[in-house]
Amino acid sequence: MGKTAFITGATSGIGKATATYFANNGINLILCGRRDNRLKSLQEELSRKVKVHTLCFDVRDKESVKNAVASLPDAFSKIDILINNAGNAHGLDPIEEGSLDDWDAMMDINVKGLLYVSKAILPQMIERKEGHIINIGSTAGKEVYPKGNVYCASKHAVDAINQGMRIDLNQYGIRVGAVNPGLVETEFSNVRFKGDEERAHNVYKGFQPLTPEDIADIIHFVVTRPYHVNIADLVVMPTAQASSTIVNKQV
Ligand code: NDP
Ligand code: 8X3
Repeated sequence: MGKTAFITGATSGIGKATATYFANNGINLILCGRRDNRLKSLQEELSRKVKVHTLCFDVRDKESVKNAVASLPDAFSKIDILINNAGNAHGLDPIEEGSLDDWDAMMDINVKGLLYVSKAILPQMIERKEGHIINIGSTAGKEVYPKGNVYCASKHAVDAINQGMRIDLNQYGIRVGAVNPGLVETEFSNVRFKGDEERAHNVYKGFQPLTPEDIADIIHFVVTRPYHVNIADLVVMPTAQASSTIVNKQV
């Protein structure tokens, strides 16, 4: 029997690529996101390879999170791997100009949403004394860049939660680790710039960014290590990137 992974933010980018990578490697899937049409078409595609269940909910809504996890049918009730990936940046503004709605969105989704999902899934991992949690952080959780203020704060929080989870869950034999990417070309910048395609595209212009498949490959590597190996914290950037602010652009 293959393992089962619960992936938040599976409708796009890193989450979608990870779902595809996992399916190609025999890992059953619980795919989560708010865009049900995308969940359903991914389910149709990947269920040719593995068992796939979809859960459509907003990670900000703690009741929906709880109900969604509680609704899992027997065949999907044992979760071996949790990929806490749902998240985005909203806006890129100096602190004095930032929007309260953007700040709420980032803290509510990237931090509190990750906690709600983890809280709903942890009891079964604790009971079985097994499980693997991967928190998708960011280079923005390792350093702060101009106008990154609250997004960086949310990802620094993910970094702290990742460490805290690893410490507290150590006694149960649950593996916890973070994958912290640099610049990956996904819908991330479209969301950050609220649909301004040109501005989003410019973020990745003039150098070769990471692809979501690069990150999916790394996540799959992390979850397929032998049980005694826990990759606790991994930072990955495009070769052209040295830090959040130093990117060797050729244009
Ligand atoms: P995308 O915008 O492509 O994907 C974001 C995913 O998160 C979507 O599937 C979206 O699904 C889901 N999501 C967003 N808000 C919510 C919500 N309220 N409830 C449930 N799901 C939600 O971006 P990426 O793939 O790039 O981002 C994935 C993760 O990687 C994020 O945590 C991001 O911070 C992190 N990251 C990204 C980097 C990059 O450069 N792209 C670099 C470092 C980290 P839906 O809209 O259907 O709900
Ligand atoms: C996403 C990477 O540099 O846009 O977390 O913040 S960055």
